[in-house]
Amino acid sequence: MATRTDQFTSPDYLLLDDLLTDEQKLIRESVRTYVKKEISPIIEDYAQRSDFPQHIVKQLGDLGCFGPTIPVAYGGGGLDYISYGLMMQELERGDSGVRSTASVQGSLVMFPIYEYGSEAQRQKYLPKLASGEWLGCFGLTEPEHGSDPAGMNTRITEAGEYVILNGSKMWISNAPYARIAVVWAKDEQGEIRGLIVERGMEGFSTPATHNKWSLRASATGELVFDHVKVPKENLLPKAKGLKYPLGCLTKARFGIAWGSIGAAMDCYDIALRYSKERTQFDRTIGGFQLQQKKLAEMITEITKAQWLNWRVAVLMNEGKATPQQVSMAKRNSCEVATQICRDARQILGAMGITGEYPVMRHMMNMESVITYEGTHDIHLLITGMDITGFNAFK
Ligand code: TGC
Ligand code: FAD
Repeated sequence: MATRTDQFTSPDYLLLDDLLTDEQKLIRESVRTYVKKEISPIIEDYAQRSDFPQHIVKQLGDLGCFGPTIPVAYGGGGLDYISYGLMMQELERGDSGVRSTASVQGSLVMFPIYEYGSEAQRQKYLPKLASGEWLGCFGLTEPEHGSDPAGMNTRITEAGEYVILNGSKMWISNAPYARIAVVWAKDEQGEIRGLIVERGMEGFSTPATHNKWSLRASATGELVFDHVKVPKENLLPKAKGLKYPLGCLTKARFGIAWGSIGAAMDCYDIALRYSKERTQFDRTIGGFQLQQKKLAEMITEITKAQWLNWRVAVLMNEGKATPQQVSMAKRNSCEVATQICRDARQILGAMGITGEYPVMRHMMNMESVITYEGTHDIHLLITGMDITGFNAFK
């Protein structure tokens, strides 16, 4: 097992810190300290074994990483979007799978229950999800419908006080350990509805997905519904139509925009340090122009992305951010992080492929992050449609 000491120093080339409040810096510091102490020492081992560190769910709840923007009255943090972004950045600096756990719980499970749920649903589920007592998952993607969720086949039919749920969801983060699932299904009128399915309901199972080369420390699974009898009180009353699950995605994509830059910052920091220590041809490799080019481009792209993310967060705080702006930030961060992870791996030479450093783990994780929550292509088309007015999806 790798025993590397986490020496992370955060790059801040354009002094973005000057624009953060003391509270935001404190929140970032507490998550950074947690990651150094509790995540970095164990995560490589879990990833190598393709295992989910289940014990971190309670820790993340205690730290306030679940639902940071949900009001305190429901167990959330009542924080602003910059604080939320900083938390996701620090978690993904540790591992994309850890950030995934928090993104799904906060943006894809707590957010829809808070925003589209009844008061009884808020009271019943949100405090337990915020504390990490319960873990949740979000089922939108199906075997036949990924980028086009509007085509989903999962169905609910009326049965008195219940609805009967049939169908399946695939590639669902947290599924094997989830106590509840927020599921999207079509009703008899063909309208997309959201409902809360609880573990233990007859006909509901969550088989785990194996053989992933990416997000190995995150649990992924299927949701299978075989005539599941779900009480009508579990339907989210305010969610009728595709824009409701897509609204959750906007929140999660925002977190990914910040998070993936956290992974990039870790790779840059490691590559920079390595380039100053490693000697070849009697020179430190950081003195070679080719390595400087990689490092200079990395810090340039990280800096640009940090500022883009910060601006989108300000717009989120003001209630002015559009889903399309969030798509741009998610896409940009994923592209930047993917490239930086690859370049950092090269700077480390053969050491870059080992678990002694987190670089290849980040690099492999990014292959999921650039795909989920809307693929790289889909986000490009969202921007294309926003600026031209033409729909190039269909
Ligand atoms: P379209 O007709 O464009 O839209 C339907 C309605 O939704 C509205 N809308 C949004 N609303 C809020 N936020 C957004 N991001 C929205 N995007 C669209 C839209 O205005 C419209 O409203 P209305 O009032 O007219 O009804 O729908 P479409 O069927 O043409 O699809 C458009 C498309 C392709 C962009 C969309 O479906 C899409 O984003 N596809 C990608 C699917 C995706 O991202 N899936 C993610 C699954 S969850 C996941 O991956 C979790 S991983 C988490 C982790 O582990 O971290
Ligand atoms: P497809 O939609 O089949 O796309 C295949 C290729 O075709 C892609 O390159 C895509 O860009 C391209 N393409 C598709 N449509 C177009 C078009 N109109 N124009 C041009 N190109 C197009 N989903 C959930 O609901 N909940 C989760 O918790 C969740 N967690 C995930 C965790 C992991 C590790 C992974 C890998 C995925 C997860 N997903 C989850 C699913 C994820 O959201 C989907 O994989 C993603 O939306 C893409 O769908 P797909 O894989 O079916 O690809």
